[in-house]
Amino acid sequence: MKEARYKILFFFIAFMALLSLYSCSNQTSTIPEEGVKYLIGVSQPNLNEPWRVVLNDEIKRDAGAYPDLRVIFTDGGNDSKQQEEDLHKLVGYGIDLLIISLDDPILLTPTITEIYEKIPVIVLGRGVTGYDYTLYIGTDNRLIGSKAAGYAKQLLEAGDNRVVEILGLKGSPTVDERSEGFREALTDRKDIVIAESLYADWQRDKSEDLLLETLGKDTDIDLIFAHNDAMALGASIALKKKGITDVKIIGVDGIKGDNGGLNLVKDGTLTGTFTSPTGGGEAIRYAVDILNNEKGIPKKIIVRSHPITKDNINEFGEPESVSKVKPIRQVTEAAPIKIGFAQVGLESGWRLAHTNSVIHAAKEEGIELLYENALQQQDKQIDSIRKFIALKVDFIVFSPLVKTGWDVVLQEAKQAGIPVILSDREVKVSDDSLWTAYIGSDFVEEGRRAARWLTQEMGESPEQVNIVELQGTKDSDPAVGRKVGFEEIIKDERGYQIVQSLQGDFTLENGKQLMLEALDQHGEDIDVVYSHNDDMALGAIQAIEQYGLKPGKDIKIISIDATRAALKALGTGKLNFVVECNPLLGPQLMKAVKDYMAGKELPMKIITSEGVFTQDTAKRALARREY
Ligand code: GYE
Repeated sequence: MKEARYKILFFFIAFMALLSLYSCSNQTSTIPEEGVKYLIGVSQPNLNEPWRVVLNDEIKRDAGAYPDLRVIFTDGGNDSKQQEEDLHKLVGYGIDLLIISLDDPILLTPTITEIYEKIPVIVLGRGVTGYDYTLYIGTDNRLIGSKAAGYAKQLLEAGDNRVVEILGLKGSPTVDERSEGFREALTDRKDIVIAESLYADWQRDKSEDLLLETLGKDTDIDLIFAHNDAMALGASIALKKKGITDVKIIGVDGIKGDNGGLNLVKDGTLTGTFTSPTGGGEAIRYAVDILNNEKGIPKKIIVRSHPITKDNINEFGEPESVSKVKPIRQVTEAAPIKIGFAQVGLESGWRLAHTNSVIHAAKEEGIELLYENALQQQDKQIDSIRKFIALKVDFIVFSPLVKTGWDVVLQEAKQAGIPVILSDREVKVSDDSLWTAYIGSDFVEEGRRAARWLTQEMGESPEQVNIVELQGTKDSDPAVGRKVGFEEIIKDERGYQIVQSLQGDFTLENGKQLMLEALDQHGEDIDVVYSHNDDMALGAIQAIEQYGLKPGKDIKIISIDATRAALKALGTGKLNFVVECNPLLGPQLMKAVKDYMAGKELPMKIITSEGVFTQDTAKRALARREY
């Protein structure tokens, strides 16, 4: 079968090779000879953006390390219909995995969903809507916009400041997020006004033309923020043509090459830019792991964006140097990696599984783990972190009880040169360089999944659905995210109402008490309980039975975590739907620690892959449940 496939491919590529002699297409492909184990297709929307050329270069560079791997590249030529045809062509060649970066999620997401049903799909940089892909690798675009605004505020003295924003392709999630991040972060400076928003489709020439048009009417501009360096360059050309010299220009991408952001900052064309790593190298490495059925493949990898200005340009040199951090020290048997692990508590089944996963993975990897438990008290967690600093550990790993209140102690860890990895929950601090990486879940999506099931279960605009919400620990990352995600979905649905939202702490006893309170107030008017975790849901089941009603029948219950106890309750009909939140973070955590020690820059966030469970799937899932 594979031979026939390659013969078709051989003749097609030979034809394309002839064709490409007459076109300047960047389509490159190698004719796979015998012994090729994997064929990967790479689909790009265009190759006239420098960032995309670098992406392909990095894929080629890293694919070269795998002799039994071949890569075919396609170029959609800025035409989404063409890119859609390219996808069908690549699948027709029999590729084993698709790597895609796209500009038009509306048109292309359905096709990618279809492909994802057959082969793994890695989405790079600009993404699909929804979650129908194996792995997404990209930057946090809202954060990039916010950082660009932070830099703009540094550059613009108080006074009457007028900004022009030059955006990429209208409707692209990347563009919306970069713009929202930029605008939200400017709101505290009333003296900075966004005078113009120009959509230049990521293209340099269009940026130049649009700005020339704007300058024809209004030359009172203090700063330009362009969503990529190509458009920033276009803007600088337009300013030069008009003889305007004192406008500050901020870009995004920071790639090498003649017109790349690195050189543009070096020669003063740009005031600054923010790296937007392509993820091409990571894509190939993860593609091989995926094709080899490795476990622990995350759902999302968010790579960190670094500011580049004239003050730090020499730290960058070639972009590869950005991905190389100096190993803290050589690791030997006599001097193994030492981690200080400040765990949040013992509040739930999930937490016990998380703790065991971290302890077990450290042992497996010969890593020394100092474990302390804060029993859900923030000051105890801070004390543990200070103790680890004094012990000069190599890493501090912690699962923060709540999002805020960590700036001081994390500043102390940074000053001590100790990287901090957030395991399971994020923090909200003024400077995101205070932590090196986050490994955990997408809590907002977990909340959305809970609500999507409920709205599908209850059908189109039901009479009235009264919901009681049992919230997790106040100000904790999971409780905040799960509430946001759930409400995001039900807010557009007529008839759904959270009649009472009770502040809990993720424990079973607390869940029972809160549910008794809610039953006292609302009794049989309660239709649904939305619990932020299984332990509180199991407590609610006890309360509902004590009240004389049938959990799962008189009152539907939705929960998050998917521990064995919850899946059992799901299987007996006492729960109705459970969203998975994966606590088995130990292996990914230890991989991150070892990668860092080996000199690799860690992704900013590694988001775990998670599913959902219904009463029909509970029993089968229970059989192989690890926690
Ligand atoms: O849902 C809960 C635990 O931080 C995601 O904390 C974790 C949450 C989990 O107590 O059971």
